Amino acid sequence: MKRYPFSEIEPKWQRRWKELSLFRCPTDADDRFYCLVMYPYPSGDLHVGHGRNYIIGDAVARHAMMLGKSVLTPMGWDAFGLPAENAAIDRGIHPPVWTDDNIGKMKIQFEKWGIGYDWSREFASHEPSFYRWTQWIFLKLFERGLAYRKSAPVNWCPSCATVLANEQVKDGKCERCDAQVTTTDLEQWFFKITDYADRLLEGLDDLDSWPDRVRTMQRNWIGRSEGVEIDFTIAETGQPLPCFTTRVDTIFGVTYMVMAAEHPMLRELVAGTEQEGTVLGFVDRVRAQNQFERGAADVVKEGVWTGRHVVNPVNGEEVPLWVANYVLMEYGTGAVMAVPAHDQRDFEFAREYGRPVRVVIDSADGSVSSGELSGAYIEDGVQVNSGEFDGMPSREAMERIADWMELKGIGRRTVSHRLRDWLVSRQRYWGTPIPIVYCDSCGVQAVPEEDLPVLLPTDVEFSGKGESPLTTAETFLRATCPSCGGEARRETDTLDTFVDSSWYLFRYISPDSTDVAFVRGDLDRWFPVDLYIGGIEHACGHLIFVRFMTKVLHDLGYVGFDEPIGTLFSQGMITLDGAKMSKSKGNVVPPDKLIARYGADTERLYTLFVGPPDRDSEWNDTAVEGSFRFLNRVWSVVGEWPFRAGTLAALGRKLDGEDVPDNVRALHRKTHQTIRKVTVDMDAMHFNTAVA
Ligand code: ANZ
Ligand code: ZN
Repeated sequence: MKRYPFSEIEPKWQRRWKELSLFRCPTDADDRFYCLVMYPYPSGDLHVGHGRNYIIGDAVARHAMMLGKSVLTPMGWDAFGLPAENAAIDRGIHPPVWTDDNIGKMKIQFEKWGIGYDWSREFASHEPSFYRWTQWIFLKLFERGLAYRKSAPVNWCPSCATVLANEQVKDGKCERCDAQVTTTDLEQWFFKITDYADRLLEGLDDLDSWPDRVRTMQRNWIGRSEGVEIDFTIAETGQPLPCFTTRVDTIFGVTYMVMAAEHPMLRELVAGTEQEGTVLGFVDRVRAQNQFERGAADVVKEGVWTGRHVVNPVNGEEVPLWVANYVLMEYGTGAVMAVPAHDQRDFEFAREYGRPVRVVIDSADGSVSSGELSGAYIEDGVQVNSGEFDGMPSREAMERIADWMELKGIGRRTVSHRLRDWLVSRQRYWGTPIPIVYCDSCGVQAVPEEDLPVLLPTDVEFSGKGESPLTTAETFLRATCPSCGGEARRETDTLDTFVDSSWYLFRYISPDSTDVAFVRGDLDRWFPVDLYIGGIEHACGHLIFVRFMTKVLHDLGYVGFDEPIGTLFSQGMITLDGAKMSKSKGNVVPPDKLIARYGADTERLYTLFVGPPDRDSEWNDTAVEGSFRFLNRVWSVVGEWPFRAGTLAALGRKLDGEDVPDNVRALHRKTHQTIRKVTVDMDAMHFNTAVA
């Protein structure tokens, strides 16, 4: 058998593709196909698990090219972020140096993999020619009131005296110094994504070329709840304390009320009272607790009495007001009417703190009200202990009680979303500077568009301690107020890298434009992206942000479409020994040795063959050899088969004569069956069966 001479063939063709600019795609092309793989963070080392994304993208792109389409396959770099800054702190390498070095390495890797990109459109998010437009987008949102400042909690390491990103907190401790992490409040920048919650939700209905599980994840993430906001009042002071409930049918079962530790009324309510010390001590403890833990259903429920009571507006009953860790300020109104009989969290809390459990929804057989509850009864049922609503099915009572409350003006139907506004500021150096200055006389001022980009300074110190490195750049800090011309101080926060990636896919269409971020007419022809390939971990972050940004830019008239992605494909992970392949777990297979030994086509073929591409698949070095043997067999069949010339000619003819040998006829049939099967499989992205 003749050995497939990959070490000659692969470099030869890779050179040829380059010479021909084979993957260059003109912006004004017809019969367009935009095939996009999520742009990578330039970490420098790619393993065969990463390879899956790019290899799938390449297979689709080449297939579309062979079908005659003008295929746009660009590549760029999500270049800002924490690792580069850590390299600066740990090894004294300046972030752009580290980043550019890694980009160079990864480009070589892509070339060795034989992956075709239109490199004429390449950019990286840390280049001023790109981030100037990220800043411009920020200004557009700021002008529309969609970018705003408010105080919000951040992770704080008391020993490094620095703000930590969530990924720098390991088991509640600082990843650098191991000190216990606490929470502190800072003025931060937010994008008002909640204004778009309902449109983001409705838009999902039409994204029928997205995987169902991604759509479901986004729906849950946005988390729309219809309910009623009810006006409770503080018994002692008469102040209103509204609460949001999805179960207004349980209003007669309220036996206490709970508010969040962050509730703005809390301090005033306890000021000067006997309970003040206890409550404030509790608040401090809760605030040191991690937000994620507090939101979890299984959090150990803790609370203290505020010393106050609230009046239930439906029956005038006074019940005690508590503060507890399981109520989040970010949801609803930050106050909850507690119904231990019908809500499991309230049930557990009531058990612990001795609050009464009053059943107001009974099961059809009456067993809920007659027996001892071992947990909350959360099903539908019939109203009991509910005044004039007794005997009514609870579903119906939900509507009738809401009507009645609206009529009496003690409550109103509303909608709450789980989705929070997008916190976009980071107390970091390596990100897009936020184009804002602060003036003592004029306050918060936008940097004028013509002064963009606000450049990242280089005279900064990286210590990993204290404030952001940007605060050490004297020349950067000093600015002029665009309004009064006086002295101003520059914003030192930078933008979350998800802001960069929320619009980067637009830039590929107009990568060289210097007077606009992108050219609307060209975008309108190329969008939505025909196929977007990336990991499922982006389902609720990036893929919501990019939809939000598109809708904003659409509303501002900068693009004509309001959904950016046509078909979405979420590839499964490559695992080794059952775990996701990753450097931190030490279970990576680097492609270099593999390619040196078997060639890139072997790795590519194996990667497509390893399993259904939307599922996780276990890497197996021995099976890679099988792909290599297969390629060798193809090579010998094509190169050495004795009646090759005649057969190939016969394949191109119509076989209607009697004189066609049976084996040629059989081969002809098999060929066409294969073409059909492979075509169908490729269209369905079933690469593994196409290879088979
Ligand atoms: C009373 C009640 C009785 C509730 C009952 C549930 C069952 P979803 O469906 O997720 O929207 N809630 C409201 N605001 C809260 C906050 N800031 N922190 C924690 N919990 C909060 O959940 C809505 C329910 O979550 C609301 O309905 C409220 O508890 C609670 F048998 O009100 B319910
Ligand atoms: Zn000023």
